[in-house]
This record gives sequence, structure tokens and C-alpha cells, in this order.
Amino acid sequence: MAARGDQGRRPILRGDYRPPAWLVDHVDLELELAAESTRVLAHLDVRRNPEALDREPLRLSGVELKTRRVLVDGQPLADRQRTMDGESMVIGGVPDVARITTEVEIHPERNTALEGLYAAGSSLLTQCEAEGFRKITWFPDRPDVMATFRVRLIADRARYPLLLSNGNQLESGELEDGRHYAVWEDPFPKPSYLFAVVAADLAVLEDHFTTRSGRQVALKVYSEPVNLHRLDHAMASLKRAMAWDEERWGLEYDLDVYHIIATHDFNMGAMENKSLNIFNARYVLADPDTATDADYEAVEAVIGHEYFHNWTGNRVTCRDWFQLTLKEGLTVFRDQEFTADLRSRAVKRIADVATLMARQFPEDAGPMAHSVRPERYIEINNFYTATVYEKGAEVVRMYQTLLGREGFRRGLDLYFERHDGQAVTCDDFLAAMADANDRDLTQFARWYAQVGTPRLEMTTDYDHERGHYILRFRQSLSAHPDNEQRGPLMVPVKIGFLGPDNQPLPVTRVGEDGEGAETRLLVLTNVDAEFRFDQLPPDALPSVLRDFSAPVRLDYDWSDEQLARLAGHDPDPFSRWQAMRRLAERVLTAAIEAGARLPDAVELLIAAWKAVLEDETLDPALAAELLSLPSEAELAQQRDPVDVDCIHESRKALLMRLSQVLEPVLRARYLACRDGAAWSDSPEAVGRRALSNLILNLMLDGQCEAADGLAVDHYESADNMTDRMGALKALVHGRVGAADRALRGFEDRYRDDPLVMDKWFAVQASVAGADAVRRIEALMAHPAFSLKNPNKVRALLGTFGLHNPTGFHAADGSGYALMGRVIRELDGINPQVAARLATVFNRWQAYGAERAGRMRGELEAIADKKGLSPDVEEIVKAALR
Ligand code: 0A1
Ligand code: ZN
Repeated sequence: MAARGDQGRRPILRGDYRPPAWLVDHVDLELELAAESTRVLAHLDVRRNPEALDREPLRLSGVELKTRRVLVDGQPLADRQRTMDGESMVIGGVPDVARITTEVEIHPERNTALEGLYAAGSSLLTQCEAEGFRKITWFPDRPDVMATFRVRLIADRARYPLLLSNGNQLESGELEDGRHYAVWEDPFPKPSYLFAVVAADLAVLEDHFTTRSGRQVALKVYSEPVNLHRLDHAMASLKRAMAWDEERWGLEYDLDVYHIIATHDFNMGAMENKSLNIFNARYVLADPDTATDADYEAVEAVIGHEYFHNWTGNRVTCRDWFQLTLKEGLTVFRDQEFTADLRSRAVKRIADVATLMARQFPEDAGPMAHSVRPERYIEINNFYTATVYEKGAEVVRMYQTLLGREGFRRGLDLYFERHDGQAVTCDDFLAAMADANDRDLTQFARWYAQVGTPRLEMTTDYDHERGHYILRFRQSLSAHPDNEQRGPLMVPVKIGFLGPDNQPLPVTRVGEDGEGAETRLLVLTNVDAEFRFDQLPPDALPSVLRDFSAPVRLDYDWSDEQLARLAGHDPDPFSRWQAMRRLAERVLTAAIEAGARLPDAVELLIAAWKAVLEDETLDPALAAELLSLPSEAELAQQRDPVDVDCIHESRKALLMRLSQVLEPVLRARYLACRDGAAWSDSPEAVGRRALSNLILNLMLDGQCEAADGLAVDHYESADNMTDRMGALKALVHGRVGAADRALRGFEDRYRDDPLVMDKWFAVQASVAGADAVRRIEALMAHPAFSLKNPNKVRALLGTFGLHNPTGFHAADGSGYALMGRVIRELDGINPQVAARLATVFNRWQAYGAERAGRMRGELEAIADKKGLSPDVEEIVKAALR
């Protein structure tokens, strides 16, 4: 048996890439499926790669496989022909064209890592990205080896009536002993990470879609039978995604069937296996009684994301895992645009940037900081990060900003024309963009290599003699060894100006004729850049980085009053949000530095909030974004040392002040949002629910009069999960007497619904205060909790570690000790999920000597664990370095 040994822990380097020595043209698999033991018979048609650099022996990867046979062209191998090198079997003397046959046994039921073939409830499923295929059979498991697959599945019919793999079904039939079989063939050559198998007993919702060129595609969405009635939204989302990809990008689906399978046991969000997507159930199931509006939007976005991968990822895939952002950054960009086109573009952009700032900026500032195209990794699973995904999407967005929508589309068309059916690199993508637009993007390539969030310092000046308004920028990168050789970045910066009356001014660069547009694009290419403008008054108010045109931190010394003006009047909704954020951060920072005493500037924030609340023309969803304060975790990011309790107290003081001063306005807007109509998923209704729940929570935070009663009413009258959860959170976080009863009622009602119970765990995991640790321990003993289920771990422990600073950082170290214990235990169950959880210790040094010492102690205890997985080892060693 090949085990995952200690030897593979030296980093793999991007620069070490070599083309594969051998290619596989076709794979014939036979899986005799059973939960306890599955037999896998594989025939690989291999040949030497004419483009290989050396004549190396054939190398196949395999992990935890019990190998029964290995044959070359039907002949058994002599022992000396086959040696082991870590996870690889090295076979000598293979003819340049050959058929390799292997037979192995694997144990899905024992597979708690949920990678490879595993048992999920009563189903058997696979997860092969990034390197799970080697846990199913011997294979050169790397994305630049692309093969066609034919798969014969055999299983007990009663237990597994459904047998699926990629592509089209060729045949199926009965066998003796109650077994049956199905044969699937995928005509598209694909890397092994896109392989999938499902053996299950599930219910299905069926529909169809006719592509622009007339192909009839059968659409099938599967779940356990009790959830059949919660699949409609997923199906509708899939159809919208298929239509949108045709309309916006001219991309059609290419097979006759598309399957989506929902499972409760999944490490990530979902997986784009060719024609057989496997999804975390939370991104499939939705009905008003169990899913919030945010869940509805997320289902639509993730269904879109996986569907869009069919072109950006599957038809054109990655040459190696360093290129992960090639498919992920691009596909996130595509799913962001899908949501923006279907829903509110402004709200979507704000939400995406807020996520980037909350999740990716800390990565950039942490011990695992890496470029969107990393230079090295130990465990590739640790690089499915916000940097590769979300910052990668920002990099793709910048191409569109620089080249325009049409130019970007030309580039994408050329990319598909050149690379359909290939495994390629980020450089190939850039070359297509450059060539299609006749642009030199050499400098732009630095975005793939730089580490950390770039800084842009801006100053303004006025040249009275010539009447020029001047903007000056200086860019800089963080001090990371990988940044040492890098020159300046190409940074697109969208700007505009407001006049003294807060009206937008036309922007004209010096030397231009006529009147310019309200928003202009500046392209920075040097460390220092200067831009001059005509016809602007000296007191014009600059609005910079509109639409968040580049993933940078912008420093400019706006006055509090100027920020308040931008927050109220910037024509770019993103910039309004940005200004509101900055103003709130200023107020909170000043408060934190004054021992939780609010500064005078709070009056400006109150006035800005009041204007938003009283503006009935404003989309309530946008209003809800404008009124959301930075979280404690985000405030902590910017401080060193981090005073956990003072941050909490300062934020509380601000919430208290805002809600008390604005109480009548809040109450009026709350009532106006609660229209009493039955549930609807119209954007108006969604926006009203967002705003009314935000206000309800504020009123409880501020201990406004009779707010408790309002929350109880809101809870009891809720006919949908958004309102039920909004009110439950207000009650539980407000520590209102009625909270316990509501929690019990909620539990009684939903105890058999794992996704809803995740919400119940999460809402309790985020209640502030040192008593949180005892609560978490009690919840871990709840029958619905299991360390084996990634959704549960994320809901309870992920929420605790990331969204409950005063609990996790309890001064006695009990939060750390609990987390350390859990990570050590989870490492033996599911290393991928354990490694993600371990990142909660990342900024340990910033928490003052006492806390830092305790966190360091936990990290060391994890690092010392015998048999620690490479996944967790990479994270904790980076943190300790
Ligand atoms: N490619 C999927 C995400 C995914 C990545 C890794 C996984 O296991 C390690 C599973 C899913 C996506 O972007 O949707
Ligand atoms: Zn993806």
C-alpha cells in the first residue's frame, strides 16, 4: 500500500515544470462499487510524449491503493521493472506505445478526507481536484495529461440504482446477484481532476435546454428524495447560466446531458467535473422556508460558476496547478458578471469588494501570502485561496477595464480559438488578450507575480499659474522576497470629481479638446505618476478608484467632511460605499485609540446614515450595504497590537450611538420596509428584507426601546428564512430573554435539516464574550454536530475562529486550547478542512505577548503531532516562521 509519507514535503516549484514524459490518450475504467471495498480495473493507453525533454520511465501516482496487478501490454511486470518513489510507481522498459493495466482495491467508507472515492450518506461520490484521482487508480495525475474516458460502473441495484460518470451513457443492464451496470463515455479529452463517478439512490428534477445552435440538453438535478421540492431554484439558475453564457460570451454547452448532484459531505463549494457537477448541498437546495435571500443568490452564483467552468477550465484547462487562477480567477470574474447582469450591478460590486477586503487582504498580509500565480507549494489544496480566486478575478477584471468590454471579448474569443482542447498557462491568456487588441501587456504580467496588496499614495495639487488641477500617485509593493526584482505595476485607476455643490464635474485632461466624461480611466505605469486636468476648480473633490478599478490600498488624506460628501453624493455607488467605510473606520479607529470613546467625527457619520435612511429613492439593498460597519475582524487587521476587547467595545459604542440617535428614523424605515406582503423573491422584496433585518439588529444592539418585542414579533411572524434568521440573530446576539425559547423552537423545527442546523450552530458560535468557549463545547456535543462533516466544522468552529474575536481570543487562552484540540483531531479525519481551520492562528504575533505566547504554544503543539498531514503542516509552519 502506498501511503502519504513524510518525504513529499519539500515545496514544488513553478520553475521546475517539465512537460509530461508520457501521455495517456484513452482510459478504460471498470469500477465494481461498494462502500466497504471497491475494485478498480484500469487500462491506460499510454505513449511517449514527443515533446518531452528526457526519455524518462513511466511514472504513475497512487495513494492508499491496494494494488492487485500491474500489466504492460497484458504481461505481468517483473519486480525489478517496478519501483516506488514516494507516491509514484516508476515502471521501466515500457514500449513507446503501450497499454498499462492495473487493478486496485480502495475503501470508500474509510475515506474521511473526502478526496478520491468516498461514502457520503448512502451515496458513493468522487472528488478528484486537485490530486484525488490518484486515490482511485494509478495514473499520471497532472492536468496537462488529457485523455478520453470510458467508464463501466457495476454496483448493487437496490443500494445504488443511479450510476453516473462523465459524458454520455452508452449502455446499461442487469447482472447476476442483484447487481447492474452502466457504461459512460466522455468524448472530450480531459485531465483526471475532472473525472467523476456517482453511485447513489437519489431523486431527480429534470428539465431541458435548447442551445442557440439547436442542441437539446437534458438537465438533471439530484438530491435525496426529501429535498426534491427544493431543487427548482437550482434548475432555474442553471438555465439562466446557460442562456447568459451564450448571450454575453457566445459560449454554448457541448454535450447532451448536464448533471448536478447535491451532497451534504463536501470539502468545498462545488466541483465542475465534466457534465457531472458535484455540489455541496448548500449551493443547490433552496426554498423560502429554509434558505435566506443570500443563499438564493449564492446558489445561483455557484451553479453559474461551475457551469461557466465548462469553457473556462474544462475545454481550456490549466497546464499545471500553479496556473490555477487561469481557470478560477476567470471563472469567478464570469460568475460575478453573471450576478451583476441578473441582479444589481452596484450591490454585487460592493459585496465582492467587501469580501475581497475581508478575506483576501488578510491573506496578503499573512504568513501564507502568495501571488495569484504562486511560485511554490507543498500541498496544492492549500492554494484554493481568496488570492487565487478573488484577487485572480480582479486581475481578469483589470484586463476588461484596460481593454474595454469589446476588447476583452476579442481577447477571450482568441483565447478559445487558440487553446480549445489544451492545457495552458496564464501567459497564454495574457498573450491572447494582447494579440487580439494589438497591445503590449508585458508590464501587466507583473500582476501574476507580485505578492501582497499594492499601495497607492495619492496627493493633490493645484497649479494656479496654468489653472491645472494635479493628481499625483506613488505605488509600492510590500516587502516580500518575491517582490524584490519587480518593477512598477500597470494600474487602472478610475476617477472623477465633485464640485462644491456636490455635482459631478466633467473631467478633461490637459491637452484634450472638449468636455470629458464624469468618470475617466487613468493608467499608471511608473512608480510615480502625475496627471493634470483642465477646467477644474481648486477645491474640486477627487473621487478615486471608482468601481474599485484595481485591487490596491489607496491612501489619500480626505477630510472627514469630504468623505461624508462622497458618501452622500458620489455618482459611483461603489465609491459611496468606500467613502462611508473610510469614514466609519476613522471614527472607530479614533474610538479604539481613546479607550472606546467616540470622536466628534461621529456626528458626520450619523448625518450620512440619516441621509441614507431617509432617501426613499435609494435601493434598500444598496442602503443596507452603505449602512454596514467594518467587522471586528476587519478592524483588527489594521491594528498591531490588536486590542480585542477595546475593538469590541468601540464598535458596540458606535452601534449604540447610531441606533439611539437615529432611533425614530430607523424605526420609520424599518416599518416602511415591512410591507406585510407574502414572501416574494423580487429584488424589491429582497432589498427590503435586507434593510429591515439590518435595522432590527441595530435596534437591538442599541437597546432601543421595545426593540425586543419587535424582534420577537419579527421572528414569530416570519414566513421565510431570511426574516427568521435575521430575527433569531438579533435575539441571540442581543442576549434577549426570548432568545433561548426561539433557539429551542428553531431546533425543534429544523433538527433533521442539516443545512438549517448549520445556521443554528453559526448564530450561536458568533455570540461575543468569554463564555463562548463553553457554549462551543456544549454545541460540539449536540447530536447534529460531527467533526466528520465539513459544513458543521465551518458553521461552528470556523465561525467561532473567524467571527467571534472576543470568544476565540478569551484572555485565559481557552478559545485557543479548544481550537488547537479540534485541529489536531480533525487532522486525522480531514486534513484539507483542518488546514483551513488552522489559518485562524495566522496573525498570532499581533495579539500582545500573553495571547501570542498561548497561540504560539497551540501552533507548536499542532506542529508536533505525530503523522501530521502536509496540509496542516504547511499552514502551521508558515505561521511559526
Ligand atoms: N474547482 C472548484 C473548487 C474545488 C476545488 C478543490 C476541491 O477539492 C480540493 C473541490 C472543489 C471550483 O472552483 O468550483
Ligand atoms: Zn471554480
